[in-house]
Amino acid sequence: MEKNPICELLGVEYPVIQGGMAWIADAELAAAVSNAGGLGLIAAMNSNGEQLREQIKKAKALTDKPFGVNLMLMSPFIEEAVDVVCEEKIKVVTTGAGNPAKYMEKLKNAGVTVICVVASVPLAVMTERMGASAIIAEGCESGGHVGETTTMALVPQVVDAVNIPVIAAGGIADGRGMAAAFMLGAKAVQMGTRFLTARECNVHPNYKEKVLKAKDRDTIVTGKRLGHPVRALKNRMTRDFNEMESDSTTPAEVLEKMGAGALRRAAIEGDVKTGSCMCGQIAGLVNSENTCEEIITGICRDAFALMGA
Ligand code: TUI
Repeated sequence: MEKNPICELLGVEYPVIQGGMAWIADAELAAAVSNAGGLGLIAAMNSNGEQLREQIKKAKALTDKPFGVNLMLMSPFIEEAVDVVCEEKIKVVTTGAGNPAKYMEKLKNAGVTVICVVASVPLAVMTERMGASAIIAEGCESGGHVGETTTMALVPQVVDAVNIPVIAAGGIADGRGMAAAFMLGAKAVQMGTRFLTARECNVHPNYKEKVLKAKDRDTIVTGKRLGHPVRALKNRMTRDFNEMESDSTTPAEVLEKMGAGALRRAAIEGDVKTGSCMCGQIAGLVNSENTCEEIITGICRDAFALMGA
């Protein structure tokens, strides 16, 4: 089989990347994904510099394989996270939820391979010019912070617009989705929701169960008015938020306050009623808890069989 450019770039066996899920993607999940031959990522979103360093050290102890860090650009700890990534000689980072321009030079000078998550063609082109080694084109089927374009429409347009490899994300959870992504020109896939239900994922069991039980129409996007729309499973939180958001007299600060801490409440405390259970639209396809190894080898086996490789 032809060599895969993402496997070559990252030094991994399978072209499968785990999403950098805030409050969820810890050292244990990242190491499990990397040990299974994919690229595991630690989410830096919720950690200050020292907490992130601790997670990195933990992952280093759990795997000899390459793993990375996801830098969520709206994080209050973004500056510290960039410094820690450089100091700890992390090989690869993914950036998301913003424009990484400010941090590109520092990361590149430290020898970090930077892969940018984008939701539009212009940002894909811009990040290629800034020195990104690959692009993750994330469609709005995905969970968490979302753009406006679907994976089906976004991936081929990004593929045509850049000369670096493109990784597809959003709405992919099985071999069919992976094969479809490759047909659109992607060279790898990133999955969040699928790994959220992995046996090695430490998300609160209530959250995991809610994802496992979810059907196709159980997610909703809220927060458009705040400028950072988020897809999550429907619950009391999204219902109340929606009501307040559609009332134009509700000040933005009240909405911001409602959103703050909601993901932590669901992911760590297990409050899946008033917390935010960020999740992709593919949840209806994710019905069983599997090990990372089962997930990765299964999806690649099925996808490559469909592609006749
Ligand atoms: O970042 C994500 N997904 C996320 S981050 C997150 S944590 C969070 N917590 C509380 C509230 C909100 C978020 C949960 N899920 N995915 C990558 C992604 N990036 N999706 C879309 C984008 C994106 C969107 C607009 C990237 C850049 C952009 O515009 C950049 C600009 O300024 O031009």
